[in-house]
Amino acid sequence: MQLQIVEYPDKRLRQKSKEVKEFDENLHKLLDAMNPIMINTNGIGLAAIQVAHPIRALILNIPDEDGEQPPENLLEIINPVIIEAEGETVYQEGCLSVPQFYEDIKRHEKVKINYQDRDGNTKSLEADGLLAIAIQHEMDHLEGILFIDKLSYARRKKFEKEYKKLQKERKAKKSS
Ligand code: QAP
Ligand code: CO
Repeated sequence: MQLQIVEYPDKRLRQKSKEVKEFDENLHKLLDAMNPIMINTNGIGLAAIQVAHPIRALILNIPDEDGEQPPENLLEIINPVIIEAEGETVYQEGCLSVPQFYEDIKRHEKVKINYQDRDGNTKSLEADGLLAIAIQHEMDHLEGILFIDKLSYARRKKFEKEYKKLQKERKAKKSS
């Protein structure tokens, strides 16, 4: 399966992802193809909509103390629902769909979710730290929301300006 990361301002990132109802080979193939893309692009989280599949599926692999992301730490989360959230935390976020831009974003410090695994089994997970932040970031993608949507008006303006400039530079590089 050939997958490519969809980048802002592509409108496909604004779709609302559909519930997964069939936990079949198609789903497994998609999840299997998402993992190497995330790892090879230095990602820690990736939602299916970011590779042009608007379904409620996401993967996460939070680096350990040594910065490693062993395959056994991979989390595959289907149809997640936040059932508890508490506290507040700020973290400098980035996104594979918004390359080379990072900004402080406020999230809940802890979340508890219910979700399904790749075989449709119901699971529950309590998260804090970077995992809790990543879950909230990836779940926003399922609603068509990007972290840049959470910036103040002034910071969003600054982003649009910087991002346009960056895109021009990247285009120039590609054609040279
Ligand atoms: C979402 O983000 C996230 O700009 C996952 O050039 C972010 O994996 C969760 C990345 C922060 C929690 C905290 C971004 C890679 C990766 C870039 C990512 C880039 C290369 C972002
Ligand atoms: Co993202």
